[in-house]
Amino acid sequence: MNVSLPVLDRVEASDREEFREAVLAGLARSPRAIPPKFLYDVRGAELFDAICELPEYYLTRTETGILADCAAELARLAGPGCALVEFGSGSSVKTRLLLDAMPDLAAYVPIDVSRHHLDATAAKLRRDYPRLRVEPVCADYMVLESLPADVNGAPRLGFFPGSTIGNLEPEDATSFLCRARALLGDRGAMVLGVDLRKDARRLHDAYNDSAGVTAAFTLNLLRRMNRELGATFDTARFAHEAFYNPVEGRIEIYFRSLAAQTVTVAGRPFAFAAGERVHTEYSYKYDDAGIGALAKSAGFTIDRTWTDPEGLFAVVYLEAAP
Ligand code: AVI
Repeated sequence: MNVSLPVLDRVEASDREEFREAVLAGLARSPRAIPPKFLYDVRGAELFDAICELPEYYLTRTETGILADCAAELARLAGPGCALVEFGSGSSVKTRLLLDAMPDLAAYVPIDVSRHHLDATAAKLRRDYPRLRVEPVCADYMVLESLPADVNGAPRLGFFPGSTIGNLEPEDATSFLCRARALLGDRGAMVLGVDLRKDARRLHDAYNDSAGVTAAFTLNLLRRMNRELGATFDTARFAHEAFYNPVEGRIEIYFRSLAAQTVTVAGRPFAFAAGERVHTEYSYKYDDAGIGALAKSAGFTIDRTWTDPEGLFAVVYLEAAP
């Protein structure tokens, strides 16, 4: 029987199939790993918003402070009439700092995989910035190849805040920036938010908060597998684990099995040894040399870098190299 599903149900069904395939492949490989994008179901996104408010998680408020201070200069560097292109726009909260400083933008192009987020955000921005042309693109920015035709002609300013670049492994960070460089064109520029290397204790605490919100964020992935894939994870028998690896310059995040146990996922049994862990995220931290090398590898030069007084976080203005 050929049953045709409504569009939203079809999207949900294909998302679920992608999740199922990624989880089954990730649990079958050694060492086990599940890609970080699956942490962000509706509950995961709420928990991440709560992480951003935590006293230990300095990233969001520090970057917001830097952007508030440098927005006018960013606007001057970008010049009038450019199109602002945000990669992974979510709720576009930090973007408002740029929109306020750039009243003469040709357009704002938020790119996000979540149609729900895009529509809600576009509606709010159109209400709050009635003169702004908002051109949402529902896509995975890691594979996007073109922008809406009606922003052709305007110089393009990319925006990738939040240290999301840190969640990409170095080769993926380079290929993302190369793709962004191609999308933004020869007159393009990019504003990048990067978390900096620092005291290991400070980093450790940011990913092991005392209220346990980051642990809930990691373990929500198990709940999602139970709900969407009929898995049998008992979240009391797994724990969140996050630590700083100074050699690689990254936070590593896992869920760890507290006992020898077998869990069924989508009908398949997976045996876990006591102490065995499943990788869920890396969060790379950069220094000046690392940012410079990354920019260069993707065809950008660094024009300006702003940091906070403690040197925790950097906002970098990259220009397309000639
Ligand atoms: C989204 N990203 C930048 C966060 C980070 O800091 O790497 C994700 C995160 N995971 C746990 N806490 C925060």
